[in-house]
Amino acid sequence: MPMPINATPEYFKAEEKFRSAKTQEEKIAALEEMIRECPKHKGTENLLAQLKAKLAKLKKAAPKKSTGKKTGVKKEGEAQVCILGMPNAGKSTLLKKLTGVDVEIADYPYTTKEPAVGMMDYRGVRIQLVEIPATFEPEHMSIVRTTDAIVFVVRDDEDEEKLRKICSDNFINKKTIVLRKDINTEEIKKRVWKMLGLIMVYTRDPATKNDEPMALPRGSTVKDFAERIHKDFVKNFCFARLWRKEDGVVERRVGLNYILEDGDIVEIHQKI
Ligand SMILES: Nc1nc2c(ncn2[C@@H]2O[C@H](COP(=O)(O)OP(=O)(O)OP(=O)(O)O)[C@@H](O)[C@H]2O)c(=O)[nH]1
Ligand SMILES: [Mg+2]
Repeated sequence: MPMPINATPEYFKAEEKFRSAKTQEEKIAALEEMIRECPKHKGTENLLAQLKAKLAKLKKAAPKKSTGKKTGVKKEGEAQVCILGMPNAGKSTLLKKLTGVDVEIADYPYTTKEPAVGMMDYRGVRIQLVEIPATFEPEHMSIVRTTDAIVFVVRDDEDEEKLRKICSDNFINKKTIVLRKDINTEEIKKRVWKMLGLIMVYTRDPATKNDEPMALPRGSTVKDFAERIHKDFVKNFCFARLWRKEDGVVERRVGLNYILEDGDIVEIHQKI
């Protein structure tokens, strides 16, 4: 492939990854990275077009994803976080601590051989946690490739370095936090939540005045919020009443385009 003008080291790294990629999946991931990293200007237009054509071809030829019953994990909850660590680092212990799920914990390595799943509750919001076996098999790493964020469980800096290398070798570049043993459970939950970068918004039922938490990406609007409850909520939307903690709790009337903030309480009123 011709070399783009002013390409960044990241581009060349991606190109190198593409060259050394063995599987179809790795090739696709590397190409996507090349497209992302390729400088976008007149001189690279042709190259970009070529890269995109190549990607489309590869994707078309790629075998259709199976339902993945054996090793895949169905995403549930408001977000998914993968737990990665070297053998015996304490992944299962963490999973059990945060979700209560009954997993095998033992003082010998490779106890966990298949992904183990649990649901963590954070102030009423459900976050799915998945322990990835320390064998780092490709089919398990593809779960990590589509996850929302990663927790590294490490004993020392060397563990952390190894995990970073494993991720980079598998074309994984996600938000990550690093945990060592014996951290307080509440503290860990807070750090996981913070890493996800979501806001917590509460739906207030006009009839019962009950508040239910909902997690949304930062910058979401009242429309995004309403859609998540039910699509008819947007169609029949009249106005929303919103309470925000700003010098006390201020109440305002807002429309669909209003941008929400963490902690907002929203009551949707529909046309009758
Ligand atoms: N003191 C202490 N021991 C821990 C902690 N976490 C795990 N351990 C111990 O470390 C050993 C391994 O824990 P696991 O949770 O099974 O580790 P894992 O990373 O899931 O291990 P594999 O699935 O075998 O890769 C067990 O003997 C645990 O009791 C911790 O936070 N503090
Ligand atoms: Mg384990």
